[in-house]
Parts: sequence; C-alpha cells; structure tokens
Amino acid sequence: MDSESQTRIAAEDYLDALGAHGIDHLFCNPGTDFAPIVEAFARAARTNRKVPRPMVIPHENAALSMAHGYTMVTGRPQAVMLHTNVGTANSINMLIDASRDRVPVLLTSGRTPFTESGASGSRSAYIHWAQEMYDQAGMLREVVKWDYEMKRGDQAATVVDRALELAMASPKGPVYLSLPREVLGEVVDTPAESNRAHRARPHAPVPSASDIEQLAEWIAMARAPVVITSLLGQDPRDAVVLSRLAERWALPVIPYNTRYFAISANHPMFQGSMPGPLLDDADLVIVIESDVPWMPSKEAPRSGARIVQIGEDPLYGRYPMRSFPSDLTITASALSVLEALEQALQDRAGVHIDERRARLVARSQKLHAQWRDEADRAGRGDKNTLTWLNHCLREVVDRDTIVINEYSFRQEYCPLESPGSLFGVSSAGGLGWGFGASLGAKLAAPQRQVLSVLGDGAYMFANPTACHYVAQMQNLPVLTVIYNNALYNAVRRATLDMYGEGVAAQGDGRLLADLPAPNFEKIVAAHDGHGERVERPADLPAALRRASAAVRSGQQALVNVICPP
Ligand SMILES: Cc1ncc(C[n+]2csc(CCOP(=O)(O)OP(=O)(O)O)c2C)c(N)n1
Repeated sequence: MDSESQTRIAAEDYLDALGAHGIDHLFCNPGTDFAPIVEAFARAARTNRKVPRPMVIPHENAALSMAHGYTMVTGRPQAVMLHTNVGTANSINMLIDASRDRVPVLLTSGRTPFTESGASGSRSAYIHWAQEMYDQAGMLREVVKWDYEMKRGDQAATVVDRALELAMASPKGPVYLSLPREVLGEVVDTPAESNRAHRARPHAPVPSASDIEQLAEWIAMARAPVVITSLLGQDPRDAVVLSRLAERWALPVIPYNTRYFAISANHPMFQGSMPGPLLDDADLVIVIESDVPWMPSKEAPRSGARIVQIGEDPLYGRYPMRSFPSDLTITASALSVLEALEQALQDRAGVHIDERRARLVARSQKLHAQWRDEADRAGRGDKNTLTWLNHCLREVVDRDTIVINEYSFRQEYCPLESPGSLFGVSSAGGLGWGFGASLGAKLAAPQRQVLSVLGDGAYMFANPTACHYVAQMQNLPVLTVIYNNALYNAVRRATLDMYGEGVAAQGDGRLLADLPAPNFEKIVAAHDGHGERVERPADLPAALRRASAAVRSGQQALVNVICPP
C-alpha cells in the first residue's frame, strides 16, 4: 500500500463519484473550505483518475450561469462548488433562474468547520465562526429540489447518486449539497470497485391515450387553434416534431417569452412572438410548457375557447399563485405529447384545415413584409434601434451559431433555422445570466460560434470583468453584442404603464431608469479582446462582421451598439 491509498480522503471519493456520473466540470469559487478538494484534485492529477475538470470562476453567478449554459447545450448536469454561506448567497440569483427553467445542476458549497479544534479540518481562520449558520441551505431551499449536508466521509458516493438522480428526475432542477471540511478530509477506506448499487432512473411522464384522443379530436375540429410555447425546445427534438405538426395541421405557433428554439421564424406557421392577436379569435389554445401563456391583466382567450395546458409540471406546483384556465391538463413531456399527437392525427381529416392554412400563410407573408419594412426603415434612420440591430445580426449568424438572448434578440428580424440554436433568460428574469451562459455554451460546443445579445443592464449584472476574464483564461472566444439603450427600459416601461398620467411620466419615466452609455468596448480590450462601439446604423454590419471574424480566429469580442431610446 502506498502512502496515498493509506490516507485516502473522502474528497477523493467525492470527486470520483462526480466523474463516474459524467460530470465534466466543477465550476469553483474557492475559499478556506476547499482544502480537501484541492488535495483530492492534486492526487487525482497524479493518478490520472477520471474526475471533473476544476475551473476557477471569479464570481459565483458566473459559475452557476456557466453550468447552466453547458447543460442547456449538452443536456448533462454539471457541478458548482462555492465558498460557505457567503459564496452560496452570491449565486442565488442564477440558482433561481435555473430552478424556474428546470435546469439540473449540482450546486455545492463548503460548510464552515463545525469543530472548533481537535479534528483534522477544525476551524483555523477568523471567519470560521461568523460564517456558520443555523441552516445554510435555508437560504435556497425553496428553489432546489433537494438539499443535504454530507455527514460522513464514507457517504460521498451515495450522496452524489442521490443528488443527481433527483436533479435529473422530471421535472428537472438544481439540487444543493453542503460539504463540511472535516467530512471531506476524513480518512476513508480504499473503495471497493463496482460496489455501486444499480439505480434505474424514471422517465419523464407520458400522456394517456384518452387525453391524446381528446386533443387530436379538438385539433381536427378547430376553426382557429393556436399553440403557445415557452420552454418547448429544451429538448431540441421538440422543435423538429412541432415544426412537422404545425406544417401538416396548419397550427400557428407563438413562442411567447421563449427560452428555446421552438420553431423557425421562416416557418409559415410562426406567427410572431405575442399571443394577443391570435388569442382574440382562437377557439382552441394549446399551451405547451408555458408558465405564463398570456398576460391576463391585458388579454385573455375569448370565452368558449378550449384551453389545453401541457407540460411536465403543468400546474407549476412550485409557483404560489397561477390561475390560467384549462379544459384539459396533461402532465407529460412536450416531446411525448407531440409524438403521440402525430400518430393520433394521422388518420383524421381536419375540418377547417385548408381555410386555416390559407389564412395563416397570408398572415405570415404580411408579417414578414412588415418586419422587412421596419428593418429597411430602421437602416435608413440616424440611430441604431433594436430592429436594426437584430436585422444586422443576419450578417454573422449562421446555422451553427448558438444565440443567447437576454432580452434583446428577436427572431422576427433574424430568423434562426436550427433546433438547439436559441437560449433565453429564465422566466424568473434574474439578470446577469447571458454572458456566463454563453461561456458555458462555448465550453460545451467549442466548434460553434456563440453570440450573446444582452441589454446594457444585463451585461453589467453579469459581472462582466469576471466573464471576460474567464473567456480569456479558459480560451472561450464568445461574441457579445450589447443593445445599449443607456436605460433600464423595462423599469421605465413599468413606471409608464402604471403611472402614464402620473408625475413620473412627465420625466418620461426615466427616474431610476437612466444609465450612462460607458465604453464597454474598453472592458473587453482589457482582456485582450476585440471591442467596437457603434453609433451609426450604417457602421453596424461591418462592425459585426469584424467582431465575428475576431471570434472565429479565437479572440473574444464585444460590440457596444449605442441605441438611444
Ligand atoms: C438580478 C436582477 N435585478 C434587477 C432586475 C429588475 N430589472 C428587470 S429589467 C431591468 C433592466 C434591464 O436593463 P437592460 O438589460 O439594459 O434592458 P432594457 O430594460 O433596457 O431593455 C431590471 C433592472 C432583474 N430582472 N434582475
């Protein structure tokens, strides 16, 4: 027996367990609680054991959004380790985003040593007393599916099994594990190989035959159906089947606040991103994976319309209040419902299908003409606009590009073609996600161009220095395009919406919303990146092309597009 196997510590078992579960990365922001993890990584490097690759990410939100980005591209959960209560607290914004969008991640953090002296790993730094909490997981329990504190060193493998089986069970989501330093440092026996208990994982739910029959019947009879989606496309196969169904059955699709690619804007059944116009007339509203399918304070389906709610958790059991009506509620994965519907509809004839198709194709052509006109007009204007920015993105977006959207991307002006090519900020709207997610996506798909389109506010929430640093140090050249309206426009809109006749409206709702438009392009330059500031519409296409060329040659790039409101 060599000296290392005599002193094998629990942290080694723990890293082995992560490796055995196919976790490629441990995104870390370390502290004094990490000593056994550092030792275990050092030992693993000497023995070539399969363990995750540790990466230091200099802000916790960036670490978590990177894990999110990696998983949304690969489907495989990753692990994050942060420093005790303080590091964990810093990450909760991104944890809420992941939680609401059902992205599995194993979030872990050290727990300050519980022994004041006497054990290996006992408290040895001033902070170790003040960092202790009565219930460290309490601050995030509401947004994880499971939390646990490892109690003994010999638990490492079973605890990781348990964490990941729950993270991956439908509906997926983050889980949390705290790791006391003494426990990670415990000396454990050399593990017997392959003593792992077999644990078959459950599949996502599938629909009942009778529900599918009912829905197929309603689709066949409907005069004006509409499909509203938000999370559909999380599994890229969803979009392939939806596209076929929409084509065959003349089903208009509205990806409303979509976080994934559900359908291409070039598909004739893509009917814009707002449900309002079609909702007024619809007699069948099929909501697939959408927590908020319309804004009830402003619009609603007409009375008598049949409403169907479909999703892995169609009641959104973790949302305190949600009261969208439903005539048929199906707990099942989007893919299983779409595939079953395709089968069930095969032998039916649609009553209004020809009329429906003619009407929707004409509507689509009209919408496309409008969007083109808007873009033409925007290009002739004297200032950049959201429309022009999106239209110009066509210069650099190809079929292989991954687009990350934190507010400002619109397929209407820059249609995408490929399932798995679009990812948007969570329905929780915790800003600061996009930049880190783009780094995670690039790590997952190094051969693809990754473009994130961010508001200036969203960019600043991402701790941009930390993200540019990661792009540089980890060689992750991503393209960041900032829609810089020098404003928290969402804040301004909310003020004007509620107090349009109020005193705040006299200042155009800008109180607490106005921002300066700093030279963000100089921040990327500080990290050896390519940065450009674009004031005039005519200069934008070439600037984007230069930035994309820089990215393709391995340099991160940022285009600061000044879009005065
Ligand atoms: C972490 C976090 N803090 C605050 C907010 C509230 N908020 C919503 S939108 C917004 C403004 C975002 O600004 P920007 O990205 O520039 O987009 P714009 O509203 O100008 O389109 C803010 C502050 C939030 N969503 N998330």
